[in-house]
Amino acid sequence: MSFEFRLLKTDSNSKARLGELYTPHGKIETPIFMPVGTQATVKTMTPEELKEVGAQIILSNTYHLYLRPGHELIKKAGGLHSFMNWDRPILTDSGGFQVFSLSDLREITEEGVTFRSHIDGSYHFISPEKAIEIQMALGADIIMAFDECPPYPADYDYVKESLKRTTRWLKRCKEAHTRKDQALFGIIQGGMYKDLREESVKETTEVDLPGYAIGGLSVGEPKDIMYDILEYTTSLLPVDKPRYLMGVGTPEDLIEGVLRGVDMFDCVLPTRIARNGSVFTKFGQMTVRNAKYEADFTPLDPYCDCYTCRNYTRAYIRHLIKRNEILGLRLTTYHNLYFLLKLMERIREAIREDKFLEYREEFYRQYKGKI
Ligand code: PRF
Ligand code: ZN
Repeated sequence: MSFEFRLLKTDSNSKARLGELYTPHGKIETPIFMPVGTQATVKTMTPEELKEVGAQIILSNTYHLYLRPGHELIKKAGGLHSFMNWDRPILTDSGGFQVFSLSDLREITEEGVTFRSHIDGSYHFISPEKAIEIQMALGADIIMAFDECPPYPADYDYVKESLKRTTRWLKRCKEAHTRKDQALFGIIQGGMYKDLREESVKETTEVDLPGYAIGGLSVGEPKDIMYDILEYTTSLLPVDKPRYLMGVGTPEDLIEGVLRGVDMFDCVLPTRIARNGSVFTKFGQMTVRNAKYEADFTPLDPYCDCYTCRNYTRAYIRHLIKRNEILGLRLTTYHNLYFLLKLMERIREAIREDKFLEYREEFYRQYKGKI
């Protein structure tokens, strides 16, 4: 058995969980945050730097790699791990979400989705079988079922029809998946409707799989709705399987997700805002691009001990970013990933000591959103 999840403990005062996920490329400690490497690279970061900031697993995207450079080429290179020189675990998303958010003119049928490439307008067809074929060629440790993520808001009848189709697609994904060294995760949908979430959990977990993801959240709904649907959904999921909340990622969302029993997260947020000159600090998210940091010779976050914060000032990084210097993007990306991965490490430590609620209070006492 090359894939196994061990639930080590649940926090005695909340639903926060501490676990270990074993994959062919090594162990992952949960709760975990997965940096996103859409184009087979976490933008600006070498694999050595990713290890320095504490990345245990990264995520990549079927949709992008299928379009360019093509999954056949990556297969020829020996798979994604060897193509990009990353020897720790990888998870690939199925393309379902990206087809809906990036491509033009998509048409959904029972068979699959026809869409036009966001790059050159060429026509493509991805079915559950095709999504699995591509992900088997890429060779990630964890692969995702092909699903539909309905927009927000979406009406009840549409969401119901869509989740039923996602379940039928899941069964076809499982049928098509033959690589024993990969774990296939199913994805719960159901929009913001609790009874549909319940239906989706029931149907999805009837298919025996090594893990389950919660999709269709963080799609523009208010935070209180997202947390409420999340809490309801995790309460229905089997305790002995990992739960992955897809595309969620602010520091607050990670804490609120862990509180509700989530084990895995991914998000482009830390790397994307870094390239806009925004960074996380102990006191909140700040934009180092702003004029007020022009002559500020302190580190991005005086409480951070990452390479960036040990060696460079806000004034210097602001200058680099304003001049479009590549080093500026590297330094802010490095810091943001270090910050989030350190946050997850502290969360795991707090759960181990049954102090997660105290840790959460302490975090919010200092972290004030955008500063
Ligand atoms: N499905 C898939 N990938 C995703 C999502 C989803 O619902 C989301 C929603 N936040 C992010 N990424 N396959
Ligand atoms: Zn730092």
